[in-house]
Amino acid sequence: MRKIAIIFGVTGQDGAYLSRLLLKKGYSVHGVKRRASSLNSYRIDDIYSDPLIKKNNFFLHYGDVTDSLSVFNLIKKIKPTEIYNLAAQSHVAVSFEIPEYTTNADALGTLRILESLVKLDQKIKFYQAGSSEMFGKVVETPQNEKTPFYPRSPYGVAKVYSHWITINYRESYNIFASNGILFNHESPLRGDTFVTKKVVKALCKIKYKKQKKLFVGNIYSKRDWGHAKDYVTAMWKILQYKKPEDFVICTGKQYTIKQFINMVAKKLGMPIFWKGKGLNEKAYDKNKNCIIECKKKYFRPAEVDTLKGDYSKARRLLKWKPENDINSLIDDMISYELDTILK
Ligand code: NDP
Ligand code: GDR
Repeated sequence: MRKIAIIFGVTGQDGAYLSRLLLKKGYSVHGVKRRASSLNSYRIDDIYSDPLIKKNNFFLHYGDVTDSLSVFNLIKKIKPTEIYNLAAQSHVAVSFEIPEYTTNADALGTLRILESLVKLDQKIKFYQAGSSEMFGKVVETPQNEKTPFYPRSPYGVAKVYSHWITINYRESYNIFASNGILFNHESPLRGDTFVTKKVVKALCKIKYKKQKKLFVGNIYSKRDWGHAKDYVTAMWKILQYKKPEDFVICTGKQYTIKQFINMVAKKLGMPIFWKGKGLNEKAYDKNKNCIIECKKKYFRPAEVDTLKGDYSKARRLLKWKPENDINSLIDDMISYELDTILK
């Protein structure tokens, strides 16, 4: 049977990796992108020049998950066999600044897709991009599919709604709708304001004297970081499983932001040392120049202090495991940044 996928959020980090994966698997891929005044498709533009990918299988459409009509009309016109809902205002800190929009896109957006799917064709499979942010102030470690949620941001709360509405539609209409509960995943294509990309990009620039300082927020929160390339494979596997279920996808290892910074600096051959405490904690290079400072504006009103997942269910049922660890992830991100800076 011909496989036709719609990806809402195609212009984002995961949309770009998932598009490539599905195209290589022979799917027709229909990406939905928002209209913007400046170009926002840089992550997927090179799909058109990749000789390994058949161009006539990749289509872009304008749409927005806050616009029911566009969601309904696109599903009606494209007649997909699978829908991946990756569309979201995905920045946790920004969700405190624009909580209503975040809820509209990240919670009601999911409802709009599910409702259209149910009205149009109940055989379409649906993937919802859930997040470890739903665990928030964690009630147990490591977190698995049965761990209760305790979200700590408008973003996390909206994702909890999407998680449960996906389950509710699955149970009410007997559709194939699954949640991925994905822990942080990064890559060279990560947005510039997420902490890993911000750190790697800044330290590479500092090394080549193109930037003087990096400003960050809370460096003591811990995250379970994986590679986006591995995680989009998990999304696809979740929809190929014999029945709809929810899966935690993670590496099972956690590091603080400070440890991440130290690892990047070490790989770049730029030893740093830290001095001070709290907002006065700073990092210095070997010539005692201050290159990293903490700024209050990057702290969040409520923080998720620690996240560490347990992917046993995905390993057992999907035969999924992460192919990358923190080292290969950082190597990949550094190599991309250096190529960009030095070209
Ligand atoms: P990005 O922020 O890189 O991409 C989000 C995508 O959603 C972009 O294509 C963006 O478009 C699009 N989008 C935003 N608002 C709307 C809207 N109203 N209508 C249509 N599209 C919209 O996120 P990631 O690729 O990192 O993540 C993909 C999904 O997975 C998101 O839902 C995120 O919340 C979730 N997630 C991500 C994790 C991670 O660590 N990366 C972990 C767990 C979950 P534009 O380019 O125009 O902004
Ligand atoms: P997160 O990722 O909030 O976990 O959400 P982010 O990289 O933004 O923050 C991770 C941790 O780093 C701390 N931090 C900073 N964060 C940013 N962005 N910028 C800084 O300067 C900075 N300094 C310290 C944060 O406080 C936080 O503790 C990501 C997103 O992709 C979500 O969409 C996704 O659901 C979750 O991962 C899983």
